[in-house]
Amino acid sequence: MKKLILDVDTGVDDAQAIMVALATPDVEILGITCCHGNTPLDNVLKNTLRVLKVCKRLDIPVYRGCSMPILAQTKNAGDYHGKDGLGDVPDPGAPGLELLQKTKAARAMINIVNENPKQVTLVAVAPLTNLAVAVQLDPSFPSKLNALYIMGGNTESRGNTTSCGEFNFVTDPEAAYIVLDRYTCPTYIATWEFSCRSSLPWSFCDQYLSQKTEKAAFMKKISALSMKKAQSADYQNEVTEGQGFNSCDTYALAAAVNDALITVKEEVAVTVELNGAHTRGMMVLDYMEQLKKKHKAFIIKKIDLEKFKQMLMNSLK
Ligand SMILES: [Ca+2]
Repeated sequence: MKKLILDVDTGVDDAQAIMVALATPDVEILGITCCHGNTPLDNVLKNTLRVLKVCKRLDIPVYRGCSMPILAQTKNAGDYHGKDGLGDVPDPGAPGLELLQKTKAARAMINIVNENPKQVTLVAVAPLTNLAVAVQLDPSFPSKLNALYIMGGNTESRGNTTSCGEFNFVTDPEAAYIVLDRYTCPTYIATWEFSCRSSLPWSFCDQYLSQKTEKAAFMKKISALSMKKAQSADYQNEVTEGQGFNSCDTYALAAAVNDALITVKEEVAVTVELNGAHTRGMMVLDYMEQLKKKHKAFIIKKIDLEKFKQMLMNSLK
């Protein structure tokens, strides 16, 4: 049994990632911690509960995390995921925030990991604020994790939010810096350029969304806006290659739950630029070992895309 904590800022790809986790056999989600990001925190909380409701898994505890970055100005990705983070489609049946746990996210992460030492894989697919706070509260927290999977950062200075900055890292660069510096557990990173190279053909998206289930109908509704955006001319400046739907967060999640998914990876020490006028929030890869870091991260370079598609298909069944 793989035990997971998911740290999310639930937009469309977070929703897809949560649904893949729920559909994967032998995976147990011990908690979902929410962070500001794609949309303001209250929307993230509501969206997360909406996804769990569609999957009939409101028994999974959801925790309120940080509503703003450590130092940076708050930024959201409303133009892509919609103002509400899930494509701006009305949902009168959305669960209320009274379902949230009382414990705050960073504390909950620490508690869960203390109860399951060395057994929990943390999948972080939002700005890394909650993780940075958790390690401030308990510096030994990372050493008690089994592994950390991150969606964020970039390898070739290609940005999707600033010229050189990927959204999750650039939204809270200080948090990303702290996490890459102090999380010395095995760390796997699904970067922006990698996810662009692994994007899903539109023909697959049609197949994925046209399944005759309640989950597929929900996904079709919430992803309509971002799929349209992904086909716009503006968006072509962001992606590094080719057409298709880039389910960023799901790559990190799928790699965390399926050990056979990653086919090529590279081990290198990483950090984040905090001061550059154009490069603040950019991930820095220290191939020259100038940083003298003992801990290196695994940069995901390639995955088995057919396995990945199958996991997505199964998640809406
Ligand atoms: Ca996300």
